[in-house]
Amino acid sequence: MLHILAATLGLLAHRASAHGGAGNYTVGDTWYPGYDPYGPADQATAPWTVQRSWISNIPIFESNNISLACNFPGAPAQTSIPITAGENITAVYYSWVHTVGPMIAWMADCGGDCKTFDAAGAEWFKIGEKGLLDGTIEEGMWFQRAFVNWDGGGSLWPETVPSSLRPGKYLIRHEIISLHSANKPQWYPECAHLEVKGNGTGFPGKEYMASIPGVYSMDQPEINIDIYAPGVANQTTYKIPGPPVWKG
Ligand SMILES: [Cu+2]
Repeated sequence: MLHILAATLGLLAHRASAHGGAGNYTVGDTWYPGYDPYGPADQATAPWTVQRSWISNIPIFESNNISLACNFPGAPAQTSIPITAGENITAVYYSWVHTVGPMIAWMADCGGDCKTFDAAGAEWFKIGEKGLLDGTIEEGMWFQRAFVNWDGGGSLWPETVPSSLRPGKYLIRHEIISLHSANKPQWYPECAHLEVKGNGTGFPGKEYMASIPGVYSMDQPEINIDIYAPGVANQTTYKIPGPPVWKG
């Protein structure tokens, strides 16, 4: 009973604040539960935990916030999601409500065990990104709008781990940037630990790498944007900031 009550309160809290984040991951038919910011405190040390911790679904508002890497507090996960290079990983969001802005999936080599890896020093590369699919910046079909499952089911964001990526231990970082507040971007990042298997030998070069924070600033027109302003609202292209996606 206590469990059911806690779960219900958690759901209400998500909805009341109209924010969210990556709640679960799937690889093939296997589900991996993420960290629930409104769940029990012992999740962070539970042996099944694959996601770095985040204690609130409130977004980050500063492009230079240290927690932009893996949210706050971003404590390491206890285990990792096994995946073979070339496979899809799907991040599942619940009660997502925002509809404007890019979504970017990043990875970083932990150089060893991700449990002792500091995300602040990570070199991140993009494995996928999704932006404005059709129409205008203000009212068009962004992936962020298209993927919302308005009936309350999970909203699914699939990306592929590049098939040539060399095996190893990686962070995967799912980032939604919501741009519905004029000149006040909102970042929603979550990180999970991956163990990549396969026979690949590939790894992206420097031109694909970025630091987080570092890759964004309020000097960028794609970040410091008023989507309702004349000359912006009716544009039909939006350039997603950061380095190019590494396809492997
Ligand atoms: Cu929100």
